Amino acid sequence: MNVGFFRNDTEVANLSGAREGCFNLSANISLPKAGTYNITVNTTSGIFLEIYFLDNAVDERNPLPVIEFPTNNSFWKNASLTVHWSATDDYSVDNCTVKLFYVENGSLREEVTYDYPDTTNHTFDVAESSQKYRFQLETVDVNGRENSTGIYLYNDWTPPSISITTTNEKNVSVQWLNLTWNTDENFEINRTEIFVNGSFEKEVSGQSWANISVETNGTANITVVTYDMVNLRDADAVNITFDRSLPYVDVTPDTYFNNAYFNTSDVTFTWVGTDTFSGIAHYEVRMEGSTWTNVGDDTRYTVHNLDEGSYGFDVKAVDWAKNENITHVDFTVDLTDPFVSISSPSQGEKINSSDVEVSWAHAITQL
Ligand SMILES: [Ca+2]
Ligand SMILES: [Ca+2]
Ligand SMILES: [Ca+2]
Repeated sequence: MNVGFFRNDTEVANLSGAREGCFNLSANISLPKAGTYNITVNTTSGIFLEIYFLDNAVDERNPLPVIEFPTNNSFWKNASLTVHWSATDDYSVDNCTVKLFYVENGSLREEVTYDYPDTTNHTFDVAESSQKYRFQLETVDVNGRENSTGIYLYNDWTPPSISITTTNEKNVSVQWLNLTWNTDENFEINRTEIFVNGSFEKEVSGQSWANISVETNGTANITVVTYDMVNLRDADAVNITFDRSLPYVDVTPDTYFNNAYFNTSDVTFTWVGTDTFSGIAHYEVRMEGSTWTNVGDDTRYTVHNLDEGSYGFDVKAVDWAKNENITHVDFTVDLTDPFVSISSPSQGEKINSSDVEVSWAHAITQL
């Protein structure tokens, strides 16, 4: 015989060929939604007909919406946005509504409702402009229970900007460089990279400074490139002269000045200086034991009002990378005339010879 199981008069299961006299037949009958059902079991033999009323089938939970794509806080640069979703429920999901909001003012841009699971994706047409959106997925199950979830999405058409702030002048000379910069970005910086003479040097993401040491002396091009989350980029560059060479400086002429004697209390020094890579920035001078005086790019300096005595004089050359070198000379000021007198012959002496022997005495105050 055939045994039919009916849910509200609709046959939902059938056991064909059931043996007559069998009393332990069973079938699973799904309940599509919560409520009261009339369950009937009928047989072709017409032997029995049983009617059950199944009351209060309860919907245990809200539907569970899942946004399959994209992920929360995704960035993209496109004039359209396709979303994919799924949903589950203890009964079944009836429909899903997708909504796209502008976060800036909370207004709704677009809303569409689809039967589930007939349609599980939707493409929003969005403007070609930077905008932060909230995408919301709202799910309704067959019993009218609701649930929703949402994510934030960034449509980014605006490149970041970067500006090196290390110096107002874009050409400096250094032994090593502390490079600083400012960035501006409408949403989020992804990464920042440094290139030296066009070659990748290092990634400095999350920083606004970096120490850079280029081993080779000379001028190097330092470029900082920053990228946002959709790879839009901006770059800024500086030309930096790396200089670790000491300047050369010497008092001229050295042979004259070093350990020289002067019979004047004002002494003038001159010197020459050169520097490779960055050049001479300035000179400083001092009498030994006193403080330095910056004389700019002068190469001449006069020391006034010296008493008799021995002195040292220093000239320091400083290059633009602040390398420095010092030259030193010693000298003596001697203001005392030497004493000398003729001891023989005497004043007015008459000589009876065609040869005269003259002798004298002298004394020197040795300084
Ligand atoms: Ca449910
Ligand atoms: Ca951007
Ligand atoms: Ca140098």
